[in-house]
Amino acid sequence: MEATFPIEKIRNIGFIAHIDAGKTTVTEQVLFATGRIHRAGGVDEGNTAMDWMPQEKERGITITAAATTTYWQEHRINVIDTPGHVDFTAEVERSLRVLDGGIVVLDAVAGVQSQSETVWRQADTYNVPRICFVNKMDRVGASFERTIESIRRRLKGNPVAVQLPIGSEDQFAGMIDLITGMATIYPEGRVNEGNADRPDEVAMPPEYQSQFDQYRQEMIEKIAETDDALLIKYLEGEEIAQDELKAALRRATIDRKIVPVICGSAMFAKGVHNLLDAIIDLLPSPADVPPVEGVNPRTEEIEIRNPDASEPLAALAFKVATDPYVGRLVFLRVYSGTVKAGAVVTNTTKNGRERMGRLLRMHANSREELEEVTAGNICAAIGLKNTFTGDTICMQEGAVILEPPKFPKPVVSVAVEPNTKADQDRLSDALRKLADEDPTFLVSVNDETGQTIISGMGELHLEIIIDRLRREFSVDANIGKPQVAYRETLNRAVEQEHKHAKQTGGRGQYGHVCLRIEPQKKGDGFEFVDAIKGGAVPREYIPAVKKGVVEAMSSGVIAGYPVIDVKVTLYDGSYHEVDSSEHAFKAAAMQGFREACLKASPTLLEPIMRVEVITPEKYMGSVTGDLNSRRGMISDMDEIPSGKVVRAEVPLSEMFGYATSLRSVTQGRATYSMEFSQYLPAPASVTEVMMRKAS
Ligand SMILES: Nc1nc2c(ncn2[C@@H]2O[C@H](COP(=O)(O)OP(=O)(O)OP(=O)(O)O)[C@@H](O)[C@H]2O)c(=O)[nH]1
Ligand SMILES: [Mg+2]
Repeated sequence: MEATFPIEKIRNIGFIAHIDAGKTTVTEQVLFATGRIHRAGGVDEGNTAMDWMPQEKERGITITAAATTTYWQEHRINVIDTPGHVDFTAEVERSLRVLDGGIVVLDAVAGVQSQSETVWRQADTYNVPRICFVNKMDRVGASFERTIESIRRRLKGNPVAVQLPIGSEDQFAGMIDLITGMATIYPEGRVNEGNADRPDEVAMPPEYQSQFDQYRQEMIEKIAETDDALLIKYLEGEEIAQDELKAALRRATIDRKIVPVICGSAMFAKGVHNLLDAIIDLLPSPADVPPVEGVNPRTEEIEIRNPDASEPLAALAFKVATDPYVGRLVFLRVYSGTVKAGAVVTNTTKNGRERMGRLLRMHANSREELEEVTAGNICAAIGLKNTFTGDTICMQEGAVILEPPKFPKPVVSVAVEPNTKADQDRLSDALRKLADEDPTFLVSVNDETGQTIISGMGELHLEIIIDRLRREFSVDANIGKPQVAYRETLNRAVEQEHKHAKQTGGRGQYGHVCLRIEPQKKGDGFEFVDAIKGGAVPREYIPAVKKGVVEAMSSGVIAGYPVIDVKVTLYDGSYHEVDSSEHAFKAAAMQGFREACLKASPTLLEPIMRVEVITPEKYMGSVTGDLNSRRGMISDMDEIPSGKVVRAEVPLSEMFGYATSLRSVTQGRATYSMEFSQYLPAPASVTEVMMRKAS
């Protein structure tokens, strides 16, 4: 069955969007409409199949990306429902890395919101073709047209309506297909259990004819622009057949020239069947996207792996989760070849061997045991002990390393102090397990105070982790106040020499390095250049020099924060036949780097957040005043039916407790979201405080 399931009939897709747009509700309806579940749960009742964690059910938000498989029109659809809250952005990042297509869910009232912009950018990074689903057409103030306009304006996408809604708000009844001209009209008072059938297609209501003609014309024009042969036909006034239009639309979507837009109301189970059709008709199969590239670890050459079950195996681990029943699960996307349960495989990233235990396909509320999984599929593996997110799994023959997903660095930290010795023991084990699942969660120990510090993407992220510590691992602990994760950087290029030479009886120590340290452009990260000529520093010691620099970078000279965006060139040095060692060169590099930092006008950087507030007009003054008092810079104001939108850039250190403050100045009528924007130099006053704290 596995080997024979045709790859062209697989779709690996994900729902991505701003928080609360309705991703989980849509996913639930998809499972219901395809017969995987017999009752569509509700996020508000806390009984959806996809949001299964207790914290998700209680808060009505998605925290961790959940994968599930369903079938529609003889196609297999692997679905990933991602969280919208920016603190869980890692879940979106890893999902987009392995998906072939995305569905951007938009709220028909709010249009494009801040997080929609972020996921859109992420999808661009991974070249993921997408369609937009304008959800919540039933809400007061819903507008299909305005939402499309906001896609054009804020996402700079090329949206093309391929449906026309029939009515809106409480009159929203269905949609007209702009290619076929047929309408889907849902009966009133649709419920979420029992009947998941799609209503029969009917002729469109005659009063929509002129609007239909206009929309259809626009659609054809946009499609024709992406296809020379069609364009000629169009310009010559020839009729273009429906099949031709469909094929061209599919090509243009997969090539990311067009973003088709459809609509619906997930809460009332409207538009889900058409969405499923669109997933199959418009989004690519694994065979429609370019083959994956990997680096051969021996030759360092780039090699291509085709989506073919008989090619060498190449699979990417994109998620690790602890399942209450089966234990540690490693989610894999198989790009090429076939992976078999029980096989001995190679983790190319870690350069180690592992035994693949059982293989599972995850369904909403059950799992299916598989003997093998072929190219193009997503599955979960049990038994891989040393495989982590981002690792590549191959067979020893034909091993390559695939590009891992990239994760942002945590910006907020808190200290955790266990109450008893027993809590202390449980704490380190629990934190290790949690960090294993989540690449944006870091654990460190403060050298001076011995305190355990946990860092994450935001207050909510850490709150959930602490909640899990208590519930899943029974750790009782005191939690400190949230702290900002500052960074340090350098502003001037300097050259620095350091000789580490010790003679203490017996064998001495000798390492001598000349380093050039230069600031890099923001975001360019760390670069180490070996410019040694004539073996002034022998080859075997160069990795130790790099190691020394990296270690010194983890604790900057201003207040001990990590140093970022620097280029370090090792251009000269010397060695001693007997006394030189890796240790001595590492020590020389560490010292040299620190001395260089002191001369290179070091700067403290603080994280700046992009904040978006939606408020009723009468509180605008209070909201902007409050943001200004937090060193906020207002960047943009906008108007949507539910109120005014204020966008600002505000230092994270000023944003703690913002939820409470916003509630009080707006009587609870405003909402906000925030995400990391950039690191900027901190003002002198902040730098001074941090220096005093550190010394
Ligand atoms: N009126 C209306 N409400 C909807 C619709 N779809 C979802 N909702 C509501 O919107 C809220 C958010 O829905 P979710 O499905 O949890 O949204 P989400 O995008 O998964 O949210 P996160 O996972 O937290 O990012 C819930 O209260 C839903 O009941 C819809 O079509 N119409
Ligand atoms: Mg959700």
